[in-house]
Amino acid sequence: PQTIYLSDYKVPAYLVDTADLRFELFEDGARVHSTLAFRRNPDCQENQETGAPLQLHGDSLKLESLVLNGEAVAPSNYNVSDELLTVNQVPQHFTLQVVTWIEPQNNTRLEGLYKSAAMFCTQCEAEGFRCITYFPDRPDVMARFSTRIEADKTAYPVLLSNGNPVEQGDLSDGRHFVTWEDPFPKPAYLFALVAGDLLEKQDSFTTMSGRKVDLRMYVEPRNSEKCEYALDSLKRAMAWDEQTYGREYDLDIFMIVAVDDFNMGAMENKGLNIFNSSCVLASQETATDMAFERIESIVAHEYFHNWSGNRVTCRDWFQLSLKEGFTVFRDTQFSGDMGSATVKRIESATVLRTAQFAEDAGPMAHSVRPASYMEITNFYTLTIYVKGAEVVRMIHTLLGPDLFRKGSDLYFERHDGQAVTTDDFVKAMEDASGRDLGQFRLWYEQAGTPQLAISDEYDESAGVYHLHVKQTLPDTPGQTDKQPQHIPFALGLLGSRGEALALALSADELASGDAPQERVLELTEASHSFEFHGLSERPVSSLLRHFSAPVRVSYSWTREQLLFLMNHDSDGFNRWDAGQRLAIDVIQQMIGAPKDVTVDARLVGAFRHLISDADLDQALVAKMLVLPTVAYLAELTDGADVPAIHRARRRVLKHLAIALRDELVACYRRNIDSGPYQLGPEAVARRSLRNTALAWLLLINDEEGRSLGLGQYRDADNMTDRMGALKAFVNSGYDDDRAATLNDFYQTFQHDPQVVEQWFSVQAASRRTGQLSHIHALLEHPAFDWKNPNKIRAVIGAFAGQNLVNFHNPDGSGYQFLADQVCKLDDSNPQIAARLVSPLTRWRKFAPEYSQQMQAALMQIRDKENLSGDLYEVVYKSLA
Ligand code: BAL
Ligand code: ZN
Repeated sequence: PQTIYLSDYKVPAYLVDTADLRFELFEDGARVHSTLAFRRNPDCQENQETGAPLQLHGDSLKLESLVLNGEAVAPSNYNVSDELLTVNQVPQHFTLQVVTWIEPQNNTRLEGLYKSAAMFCTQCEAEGFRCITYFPDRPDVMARFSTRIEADKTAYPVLLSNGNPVEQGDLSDGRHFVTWEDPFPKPAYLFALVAGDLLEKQDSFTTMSGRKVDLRMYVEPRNSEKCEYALDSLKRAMAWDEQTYGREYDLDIFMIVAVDDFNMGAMENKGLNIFNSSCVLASQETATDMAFERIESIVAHEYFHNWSGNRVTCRDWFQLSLKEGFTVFRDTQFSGDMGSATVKRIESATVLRTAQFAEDAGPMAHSVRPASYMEITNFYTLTIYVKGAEVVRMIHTLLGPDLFRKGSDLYFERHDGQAVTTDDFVKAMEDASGRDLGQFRLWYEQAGTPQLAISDEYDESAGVYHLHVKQTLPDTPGQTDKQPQHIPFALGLLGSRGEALALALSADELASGDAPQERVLELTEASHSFEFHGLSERPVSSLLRHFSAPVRVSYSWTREQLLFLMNHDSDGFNRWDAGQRLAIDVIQQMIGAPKDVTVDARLVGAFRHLISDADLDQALVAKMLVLPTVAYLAELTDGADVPAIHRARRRVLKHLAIALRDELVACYRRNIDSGPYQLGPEAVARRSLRNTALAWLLLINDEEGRSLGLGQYRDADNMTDRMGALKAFVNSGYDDDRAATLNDFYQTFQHDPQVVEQWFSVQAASRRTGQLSHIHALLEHPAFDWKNPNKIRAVIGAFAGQNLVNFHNPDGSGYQFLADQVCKLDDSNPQIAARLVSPLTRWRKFAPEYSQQMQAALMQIRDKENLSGDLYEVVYKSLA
């Protein structure tokens, strides 16, 4: 595979004004007739001068005919290779008619047009359109599309594409057609087509200018009762985008389709969003609270792309974070506004610190705007998405909400209908606010997680507190000697009674009496020292409040300080963070510790307080009770010994559960729901607390816990409770109950693929049921399907990504297993194979006895015959 460099970017030689497509869909293949109106790009100097050959991308296509301005192109005037169709000597303006034959029914890569069970559907981002027909498949070529779909009327009564339906009718042989027109020029990656026997759910939304938009959701008939939440989420998202960003929907119809076989979570095709079923279908009985939350945010995310992605799109794939980072920022804002902003912040920071920091410290580390790639599908990463969102969030913090809104208005207005760069985004923010974001741009260019080393001292005689911050940015592949970045650092100071102190940066500010109780300090140098005046005692610092930048902070907190912050910080995020840091400290102390070392009683006391005090914010408490995961603890450790970390964490957990046994039972009982099922934040927090209490009680084989759990499983009227009890039994020592609940669960839900996925993953992720023999059995289970990415993720992904203690079995069997499955998958779905291999790529992180075996597993993959380009890039970069 070739490396593609941002620095090689050239504007397209030819533009496409209109793309008129006609699809004939059959069981043994599909014929695609494409009529493209081309013209030379006036911005391409080279083409004006020399008249470049026309080059169109194509992949796995059979070319049936090629006609230029009504005349068949002579074979001597064109050339077809594996990747390109080249036509020589084309005029200034011309119409090209291309007919291709493709085989969607044999498309296991799930890129382009493929079949998921009985329906046809598409996935074109990033480069799937070229698997449908020849086209300049790059996001800066934007065309107006019309799409006529012809298919058997009985098997495919529903025929969908982008835009508005303009014509439909019957054809001979029991076939019919529908024609769609999309008035908005778009890149090919936003093209979509769906054909199937689908049930239609209708709703509507009236936009802020009074236009009525038809909302439609298409699902397989058995999913009829699982659409309401997605449609409600969509309406909330549409209203929110109007209120928060002034963005109104622009077509008469907005459609969502649920598809079982899908590589991604969802896709924002213009007017026709296609979703992985697991990210859109939900009912009280089948979806957990977490799943509902995920659906709301993904539905919103795809909808928000209509502006941040579709109306204004990316110039090239190096700019992917332009749309993804901004859109994730928008969807997290939305989720925060719909529920608790603090809880949402905790969730975002957890993903970032556990997984994105690991990516940033690993062999695939890349900047938010990468400088090169081999296979773009490998760059749909946490760095592009969540670090990209953090970068936008920092701009929001630096500018404040009003100037940020001015900036986003300017961005949308200035670039509507264009394909642009992250730099254009930052420029709009600069122009609207008058702020200089020159140094800030380094966030897009430099990879790696900045580290802030913080120290302080208090000068009692002067009443001045000194805070020193040193910034470093570690080397990453291909990048060394990096420059300091522009970091917003939110800070608060607490007095000994927990009160918020004024932050006066000078004696004058102190005298003015205007000093604020929280400041966003702007770090721009490698080191800074700040002075805070007028402090009669040594304060306790609340550092990096709200997680104001995606950085690591090191500071020598005492356990007393952490306990103090847990109880008193006015910033909910930092209360949670203090609890996490305390727990990390205690768990790390237990790694390899002799038996007589006991868990710090102060941690027990802190957790007792959290579990018992019903006046605390229960949603925050539910988060604070979750101990840092083994994955995060491993991320914090060089030369990690995962089984040792796991044992230490378990020791602490069990100690807490035994010491707080009575409080856990009381907490469980206090949080039993008496009324009907609800989905509000309070009810969600109650279920979360109850399920945490249950899990802890079953971890110590508590008999009362067991009977509460069996009752909960039996009587549950919702999946959160049912799954909470199932999970607790799966991880408990009650072997018979585990077997019985697992069996009952499968019998009850075997006809629902989304629930069966949950059943697979709860086993694959468990220390007890996730041993390799059991994982092999799951792969042999009749419900497992090698062609379905969700099943693959539910078993293989959950084992390697969540069941760390079994994956890192010292005998290396977990690594070998993953290597075998990745090689197998590479032949059918390389995109999924390249994603699944990721736990092995972190091999350097682990203790030598582990890392050597991980490296060997990677080498085995490297040596596979016919290694795909997707896997090649990940494996070679990891071994380099
Ligand atoms: N654009 C790919 C799916 C998503 O991020 O929305
Ligand atoms: Zn997206």
